[in-house]
Amino acid sequence: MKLVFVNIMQELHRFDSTSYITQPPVPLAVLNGVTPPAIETSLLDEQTDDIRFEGDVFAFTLSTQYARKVYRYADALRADGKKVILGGIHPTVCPEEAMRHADAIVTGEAELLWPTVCADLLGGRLQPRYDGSPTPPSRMRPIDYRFFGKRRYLTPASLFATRGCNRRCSFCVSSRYMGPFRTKPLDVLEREIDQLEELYPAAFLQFTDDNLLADRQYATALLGLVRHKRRRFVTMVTVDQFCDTTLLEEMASSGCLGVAVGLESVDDDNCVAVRKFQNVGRSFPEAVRRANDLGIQVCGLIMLGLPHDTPDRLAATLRHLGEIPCSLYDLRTLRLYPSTSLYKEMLPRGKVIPEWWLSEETEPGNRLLPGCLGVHYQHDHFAPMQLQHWALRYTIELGHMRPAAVANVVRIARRGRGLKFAGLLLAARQRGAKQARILLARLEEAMGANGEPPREEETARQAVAEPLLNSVPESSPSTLSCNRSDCSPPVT
Ligand code: B12
Ligand code: SF4
Repeated sequence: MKLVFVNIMQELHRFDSTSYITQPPVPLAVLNGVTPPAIETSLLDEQTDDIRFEGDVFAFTLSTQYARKVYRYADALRADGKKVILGGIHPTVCPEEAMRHADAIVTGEAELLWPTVCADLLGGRLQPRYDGSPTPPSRMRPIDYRFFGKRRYLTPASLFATRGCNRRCSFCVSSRYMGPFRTKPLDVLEREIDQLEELYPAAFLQFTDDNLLADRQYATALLGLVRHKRRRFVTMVTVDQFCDTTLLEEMASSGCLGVAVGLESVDDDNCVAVRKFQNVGRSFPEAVRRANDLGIQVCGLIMLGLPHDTPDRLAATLRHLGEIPCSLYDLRTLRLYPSTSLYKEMLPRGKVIPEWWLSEETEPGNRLLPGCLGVHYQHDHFAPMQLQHWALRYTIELGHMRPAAVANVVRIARRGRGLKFAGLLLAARQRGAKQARILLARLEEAMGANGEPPREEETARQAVAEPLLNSVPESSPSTLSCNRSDCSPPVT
């Protein structure tokens, strides 16, 4: 029996930071590692391979954004007599829906259960649904990266040391559905680092954790290990972690080349509205300068379309961000994923398109732009295309290759001995701005056709009676903190 693990990334050739990141689908290697030898396995990764379905069973990892596309493949394969298994975050949050397109689905973390699924498959008694459970640290095993063969990923040394997240941001899927926060035993991590060094000696480590440094004690031990291994690395951090000078110094001395910071908004009321309390009252610009002095490049992750955004505010924010020496900015629109508290709050009030991931895009901006700029809800102050217009303008203006900005990136790189990494950053910055200019021209054409002004500086839609979101949080700021839900990678 031949089982093919499949990773679909729809927007490979469109403007999307993930389209040129290309990192290995590590969760599939986790499953491959626990597949019994009686099943022959292979990988089909849309990032690197031509899509050809050759096998008996197809096991897709599935995120919401690509659900429709995967369901189409799944339906066709099943009509052709093949078996389809769906797993990952989307089947976890929308199990009944996924079951309509699969012979079996697996919810939650799956490595403990996967041998049972395989045994059922071999014995011809596959069940329609399996519910996985969070893997305890004692059962975590080193990932075997040889599964990815000779595929050329931009950041092949992608790994994670923790699972789940201890925060509760209202737009985030991971916080609620990926189990409690857990840390991988350091001896397991060490074996992965050793193998990655052997396979990709020149690559830096890219930690893809939601919240790598959430446990301060573990963070110190992990940074000690990376320092001992003499490996350079990048990771995501929360704003409060980023503003912790001691932690930042520890990271620098452990070989940190760059961090992606979940800033989202410079306005505290926006952060509070989405329960991103750890950003409130922090001095981000100061921390960026400190990081730069330590040789750490900073990518600021920004979300547009938060509840208190208005055209005036976005204009002011753009000026403000332009003065902060981030090496890169990653711009996204707020997206509403099923199962998040934000989605659940907005759905009954008719503010979000129900099950937007299943329907054909009708909004012209959503048809023109990649999913990371999709808007499937009604904002109080912006029509979708206007929000998208702002996101593209931000990308262009903040990604502009001004000589002073380029010189700053190079200066940081010299300090941190990371010139190659700086080259990647600058290439991403340039490419992002270039793609955004092309898309902006298309969007403006569409806006003109719809009779909407290409550049609004004032409220386009009358504010609706009800506020977009409940801006009063239930939880106390001191107990919550957050990174970023949209899994924006640390390097682009
Ligand atoms: C690293 C990462 C990426 C990487 C690599 C993704 C990958 N395919 O490996 C990159 C940067 C490429 C990426 C891209 C995107 N990502 Co991402 N990503 C993550 C992140 C931070 C960690 C994933 C991870 O490695 N976890 C560790 C492993 C062990 O856990 P796991 O992935 O859940 O896998 C276990 C189970 O889910 C299950 N499982 C997974 N797949 C399968 C398949 C089968 C057949 C079975 C049986 C089981 C199974 O078993 C695994 C082992 O236990 C998660 C957040 C999170 N905590 O999950 C977001 C997350 C999954 N990403 C998200 C998003 C939105 C995206 C993008 C759509 C972003 C975009 N472009 O706008 C793209 C989609 C790409 C794609 N096709 O998957 C969202 C998904 C939301 C949703 N409802 O779909 C998440 C949850 C972040 C968030 N909090 O919102 N991502
Ligand atoms: S956005 Fe980041 S920090 Fe916040 S709950 Fe999600 S994963 Fe955790």
